[in-house]
Amino acid sequence: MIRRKTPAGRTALFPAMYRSAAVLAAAAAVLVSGCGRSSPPDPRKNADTQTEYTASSLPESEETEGRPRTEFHLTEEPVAINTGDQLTIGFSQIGAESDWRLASSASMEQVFTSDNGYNLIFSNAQQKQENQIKAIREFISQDVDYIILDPLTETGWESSLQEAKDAQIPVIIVDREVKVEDEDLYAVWVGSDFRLEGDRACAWLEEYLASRPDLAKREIGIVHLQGTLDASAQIGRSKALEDAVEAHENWKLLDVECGDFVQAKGREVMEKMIERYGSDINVVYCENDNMAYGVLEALESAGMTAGNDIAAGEVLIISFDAARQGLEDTLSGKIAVDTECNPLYAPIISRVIMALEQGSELPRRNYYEEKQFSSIEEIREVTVDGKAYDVTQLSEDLIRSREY
Ligand code: GYE
Repeated sequence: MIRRKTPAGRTALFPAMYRSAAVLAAAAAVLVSGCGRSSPPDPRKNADTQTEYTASSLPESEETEGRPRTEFHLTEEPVAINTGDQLTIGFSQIGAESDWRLASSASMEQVFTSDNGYNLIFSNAQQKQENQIKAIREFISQDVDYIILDPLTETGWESSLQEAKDAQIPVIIVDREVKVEDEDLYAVWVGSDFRLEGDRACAWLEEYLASRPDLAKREIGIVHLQGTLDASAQIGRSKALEDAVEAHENWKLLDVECGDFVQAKGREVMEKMIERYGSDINVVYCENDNMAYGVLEALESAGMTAGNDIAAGEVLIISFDAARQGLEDTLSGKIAVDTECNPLYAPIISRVIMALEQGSELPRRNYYEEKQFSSIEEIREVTVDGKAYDVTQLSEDLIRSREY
């Protein structure tokens, strides 16, 4: 079982401009407060008891100020705005580095249409924070109604967000987070629990190794391919592995390098690692699917095999995102476990905007629920901090039924 040891964190504040007694009626959200842990609380979920609220019983501001955890369900339908006038939304997207990113852009473009009452200004930052800052400034000068920012990195946002605040334009942060001292600089963040994704991946590896008597005690050589440094997805997933390596004597971290969430770089980094460590590599912990595709190419061209039979020299690949190709590779056994990170957040954002338009109150930080996929049948669930999470067994039908 994976246990976290993150120290207690900050207090949630609500943006004064959105304080109201109204509850989030527009969003069919389920709010889960805390996780019932005995270890020190995680800053992202700092209540001690496990309480479930439906949208209609969402607590009001005083009670919600203790950093609640709102879990949005990704099956939610988008909502159209019918305020009469169109709402202009400026969206600063990071780039087009991965399948995940393309799906996220497509989702935004599908939801924020003029038919749904929106005028979407889409800006692609081509992986450069300076372009995102420029886009925010342009959105401000265009006097948009909302700014949506998917931030490349966590740091470096203070002044541009302050400018948006001064212009009284609410900023909704999606996917990755921003680290700012004054949380009033943005209205709401909606995204994934990247640390939990990493913990689930490590818990899966732990369960898998324990289920194989030939592997349980032997040394396991791990190489780690990180995503863009200082991106929340990298920070959470990396920290999970670092802590898990520390907690397992026989997990040996051979090397760690950034592959920027990109296939070509993933391949390049993996080629170097194969050169350095060869058959000592038993596990590749790869922070997204596109880098995993690159890892697979590198293994293949080195004559190595991806798979779960570590004792026979196969290299077990752990990946994140669960994009279509990633799931195909998981079904065929090339990727052992793929932990979902869902890019289809646009419908939720439309509900967030609706809630803000209605003067409803939202917790500052909102996670959504995610899955984990494998085709190794023995592992049906994993436990993180005392909470069990299902591992979904893959099938062609399941892959076909997914949107990305
Ligand atoms: O995992 C990766 C993408 O921020 C969650 O960014 C996102 C990550 C995702 O490029 O594929």
